[in-house]
Amino acid sequence: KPTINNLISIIGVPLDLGADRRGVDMGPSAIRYARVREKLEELGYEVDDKGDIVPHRPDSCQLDGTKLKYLDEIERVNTELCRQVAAEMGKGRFPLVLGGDHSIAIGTLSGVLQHKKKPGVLWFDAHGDINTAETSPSGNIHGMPVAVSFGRGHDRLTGVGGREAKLDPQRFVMIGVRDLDRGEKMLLKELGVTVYTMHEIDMLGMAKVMEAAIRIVSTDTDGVHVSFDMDVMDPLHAPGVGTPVFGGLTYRESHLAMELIAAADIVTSAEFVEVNTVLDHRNQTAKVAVALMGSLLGERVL
Ligand code: HAR
Ligand code: MN
Ligand code: MN
Ligand code: MN
Repeated sequence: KPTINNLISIIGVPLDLGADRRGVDMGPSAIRYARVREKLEELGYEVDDKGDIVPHRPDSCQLDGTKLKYLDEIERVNTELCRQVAAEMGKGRFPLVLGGDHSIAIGTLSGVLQHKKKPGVLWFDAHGDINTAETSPSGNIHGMPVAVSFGRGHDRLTGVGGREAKLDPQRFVMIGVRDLDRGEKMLLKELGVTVYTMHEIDMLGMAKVMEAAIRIVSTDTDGVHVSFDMDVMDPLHAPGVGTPVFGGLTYRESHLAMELIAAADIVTSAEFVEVNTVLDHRNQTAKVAVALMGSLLGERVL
C-alpha cells in the first residue's frame, strides 16, 4: 500500500465560493454517491468519513474592500480544513479531501505542513492557480492556492496554518497545464516551479513526464501531496467541471499518472477537486474521480 498504513480519513469540503460558477459545492456528495468508501474498502483500507466542513453562504458576494471574492468565508473554511487535516495526519491517517473548488488546497496544504517539513506536491490542473490579488483577472480565490502555499498573496490566506508553514517551489511540480494568465507565467518562472504543460506530455508521453515529476517530488522530501483538479482531464472525459479547457489528459493518461505514483509508493495525502455536478452528465466526472483515487491508492487490474 502506498500510504504509511491502511487508514484513510475522508474530509468533504462543499465550498464553491472560490469559483465563478456554482455547482462544485455538491462535489463531495457526488463523489460519495459514486461509492468512494466502497472502492477504498475493496482495496483493503479502513475508511473513516469525517463528513463535510459546511460553508455558510453569504447572500451577496462579499468583497470587504479587497478584490478577492468571499475572502472571509474561504479563510474560515480553510482554517477548519487545516485543523482537520493536521488532526488526521496526527493520528497517522491519510487525509483524502473531496472538493469543492480548488481554494480548499490552501487548507489542505497548510494542514499537511503542520506535519511535514518539506513535502513534495504533484499538482494536476489545466490552470496554474498561482494568481495573487494583483494578477488575478477574476478575483476568484480558486485561482490562487498555489501562490498562497508559497507565501504569496493576501495576508488572511497566507496566514492560514501559520506564516512559516509554506512550501518550497523547488519541490512543486505542475502537470497538464494549458491555461495560464500573464502574471502566473511570470511568478512560475520567478519561483522556478517545474511545469509539465500538455506540450511536454504530447512530446514525451505521460510515462516519461511522471518519471521526472516523481523524481523531483521524492528527492529530499518527507512526503508527497497529490492535488488533482478534474479540469486537468479533457472535457470529453470529465465534463463536470466549472472551467473546462480543451486539449487535456485522456482517461488513460490520467490513470497512468496515478498508477505510477502508486508504484513509487510516495503519496501521503491527496485531494480531488472541482467536480461540478450541475454541469456533469450522469455523475460521470465523480465516477472518474473515484476510479482515479483507486489507481492512486494501489488498485491494479491483475
Ligand atoms: N486563471 C483564472 C483565474 O484566476 C481561472 C483559474 C481558475 N480555474 C480553476 N482552477 N478551475 O484550476 O481566475
Ligand atoms: Mn485548480
Ligand atoms: Mn483548473
Ligand atoms: Mn484563462
